[in-house]
Amino acid sequence: MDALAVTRSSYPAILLDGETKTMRTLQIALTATAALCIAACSTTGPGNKLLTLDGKPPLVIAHRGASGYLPEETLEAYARAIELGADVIEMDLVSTKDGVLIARHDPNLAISTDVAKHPRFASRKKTIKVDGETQTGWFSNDFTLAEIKTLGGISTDAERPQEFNGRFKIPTFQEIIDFAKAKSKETGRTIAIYPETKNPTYFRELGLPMEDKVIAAIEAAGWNSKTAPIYVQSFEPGSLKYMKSKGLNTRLIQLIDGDSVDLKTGAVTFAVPSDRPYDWTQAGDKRNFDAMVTPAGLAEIKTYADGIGPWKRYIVSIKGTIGADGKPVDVNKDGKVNDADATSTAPTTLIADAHKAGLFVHPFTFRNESRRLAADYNKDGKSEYGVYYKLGVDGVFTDFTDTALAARADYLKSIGR
Ligand SMILES: [Ca+2]
Ligand SMILES: [Ca+2]
Repeated sequence: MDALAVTRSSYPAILLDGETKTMRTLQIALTATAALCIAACSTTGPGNKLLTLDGKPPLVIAHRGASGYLPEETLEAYARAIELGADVIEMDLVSTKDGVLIARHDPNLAISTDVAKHPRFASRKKTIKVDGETQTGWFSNDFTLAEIKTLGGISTDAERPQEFNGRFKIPTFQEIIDFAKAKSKETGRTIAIYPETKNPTYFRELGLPMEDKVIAAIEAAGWNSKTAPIYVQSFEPGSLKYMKSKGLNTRLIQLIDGDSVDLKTGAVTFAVPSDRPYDWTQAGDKRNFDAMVTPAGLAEIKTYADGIGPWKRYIVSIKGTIGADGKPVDVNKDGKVNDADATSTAPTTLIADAHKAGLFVHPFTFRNESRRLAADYNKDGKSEYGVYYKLGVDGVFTDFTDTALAARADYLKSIGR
């Protein structure tokens, strides 16, 4: 899901290489037209129209809370995101051994908790397959909620602050619902939540299915409607279809993953476990996630969902520079090949196609680190949001709420709103 990739010289260099006199003249003419439009369109006219499905400004969705700053999916990370101004807080749901839904991105607790530092749980370490991927660690389904509550959350990214590791507890889904309601009251803003059923087939096979519990919690919260401050997401269509069939009436979002990007072509590539929804794998359906972004795929999604949450590379991808050895070149010569060595490609028609199908579009995940930004954004995360806002995304999943909001303010101002 994270492209570690890239390469190919910077965009201007490519333009210069292929530039002809005619192209240069055309470019100057277009630039002049654009300048006129910016001047004229910023105060009135079609220029200030938002291209979102509902015509409203795009949502800023705090992905796992303010995960760029604090250990993810803790009440502290959600509080920080709300403080920074997030419209929505996002959480992943996994099950404990005693069937309680908790907020963790992975069933494997080694990834985002300090479980490895608790000697009493040492014997529960094991190697298993999760959605076809071999993993070693401690798994949420082997721990009761009481045991989970003795653990602390840790940063999942070595480049982000580590000083809060182990200090914040793992919240339950119910605690987050209560927290969002309390914060909405306290701030006078509506803080929406965006829960995801995580690895739903995995938990169903363990006898710990999540969906009925998700529905019950939403019902109890009084949020079982399309207009309630809640969005329910999953990578597995079967999980969403099941919940819809059991009476869940909230907005539903089909997530669309990918593994990486082919830096020669900019095409999204696929590998286990990000090749296809695991319920498709179980059913012998060999299509990859990209089957979902075709007009037929979108029409199918519209039969059970209200929106899509695609990896952002389905909207704007990246291309690198390929060396004589056929491998991506470390363009900025920092010893690593990643997004910073690549440049953005022309946008696809996915947003327009999804909107035509009546689906809103919330791409993931926007992050500030320069190694995760294509070279054309000049190490400025705000530039990346600007591109997607302009294209008409209905929301963004971000680890850095403040950057997404600053970019949204700039964008709205630029179109005179
Ligand atoms: Ca998620
Ligand atoms: Ca590099």
